[in-house]
Amino acid sequence: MTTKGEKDYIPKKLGLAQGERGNEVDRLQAYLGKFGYLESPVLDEFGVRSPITSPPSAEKGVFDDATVLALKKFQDFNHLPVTGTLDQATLSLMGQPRCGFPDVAEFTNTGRRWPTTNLTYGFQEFSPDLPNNQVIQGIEQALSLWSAVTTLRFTRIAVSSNPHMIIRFAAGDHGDGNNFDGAGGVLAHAYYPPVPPNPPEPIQGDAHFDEAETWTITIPPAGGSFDLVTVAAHEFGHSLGLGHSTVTNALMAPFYGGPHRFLHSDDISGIQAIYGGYGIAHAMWVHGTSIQIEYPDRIEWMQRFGFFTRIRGKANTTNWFHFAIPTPVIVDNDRKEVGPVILRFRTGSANAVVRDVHVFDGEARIAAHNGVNLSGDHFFERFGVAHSPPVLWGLGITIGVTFGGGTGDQRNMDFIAAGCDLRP
Ligand SMILES: [Ca+2]
Ligand SMILES: [Ca+2]
Ligand SMILES: [Zn+2]
Ligand SMILES: [Zn+2]
Repeated sequence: MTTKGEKDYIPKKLGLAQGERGNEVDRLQAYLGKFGYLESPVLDEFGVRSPITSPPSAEKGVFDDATVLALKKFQDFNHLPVTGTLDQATLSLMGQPRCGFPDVAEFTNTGRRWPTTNLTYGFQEFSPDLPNNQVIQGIEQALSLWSAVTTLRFTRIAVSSNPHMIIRFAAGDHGDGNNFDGAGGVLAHAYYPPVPPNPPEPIQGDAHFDEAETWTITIPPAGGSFDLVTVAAHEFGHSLGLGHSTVTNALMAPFYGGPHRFLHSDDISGIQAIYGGYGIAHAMWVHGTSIQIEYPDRIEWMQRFGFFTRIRGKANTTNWFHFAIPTPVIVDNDRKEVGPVILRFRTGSANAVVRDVHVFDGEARIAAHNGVNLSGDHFFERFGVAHSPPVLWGLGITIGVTFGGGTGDQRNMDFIAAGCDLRP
């Protein structure tokens, strides 16, 4: 197994510049080729070749004009000074963990998309790093980010039933020609959907995770481990048809920068450009005054205002808060299906944090958004339910909150309203 820093495609020589030759140039060209900045087979393997963005071909081992051009494009894509030489900032970034999908794809107008919004996924392998139920939980949370802003729905089926998206955890050579590279470096990759009306090829839509990494769903991840929710949500962006974003804070940016369990507006406009926006058939809301408190003895002070409730948690406590949403279950002989739930809240400071949001139908938990860690103003925050099941008994939302130290005001938490959308 290769360890961090020993990968043959990651350049090492600071100051490498035009005109140089040899092994260090090979490394640089390998990196630029692997991620789509120089002509290489990955462009076809990942389906990102575009007639308008054909990358240059370099002479192997020679830091030629084509290599300079490619390096400048990498620097430009990643908001580094465009020097065309292997400076410190460039060298550092190239050593960072990232997605294995090439960077050149333009996110819209590739024509790649699933012809349906009812998608299926299945596991070919699980990860030995986590119990299977935690892997499933992490994958569901990742998918629910995309279903919160579209009409996409994701149902888990057996891999033998031919799901649209097959999830694999594999190390090294795993049969698709894009070998993983040991711990660090490339964390995962995924394959675009087909261009309709072409039927999908077997690998299209699939997401592969490097088993040489240590995966976790615990926030914050222990040293050296990677957040499966974040990486999976990113990879499913590719499985749905999105390329890499040049917006640094987008989920679809190519480098892993720690847990990122939310979509950026750039991600939302990307996915909605492909699958359309989110249509609401029915919506139900309750005021924040209807909130129920799990542990009243951990509350320092509370007041109900016109339609919201302000709660001040005791310092260094956790609590759970519950909303029961009056939910129509059957209307005109039609059983309703769950869409996203929505919370409207604000916290007095980063000392009051919405940590987890769980969605229940009756006694069954149908979605868990763990470790979302939201503070400040959130006047319309959507939480998806990946598989959009039919409503059986009515929806409830349970919110896990952590109160830290600080002044009383800093531990305030305003629950303004809670709601849910029901699908057409
Ligand atoms: Ca790796
Ligand atoms: Ca592992
Ligand atoms: Zn990616
Ligand atoms: Zn693979």
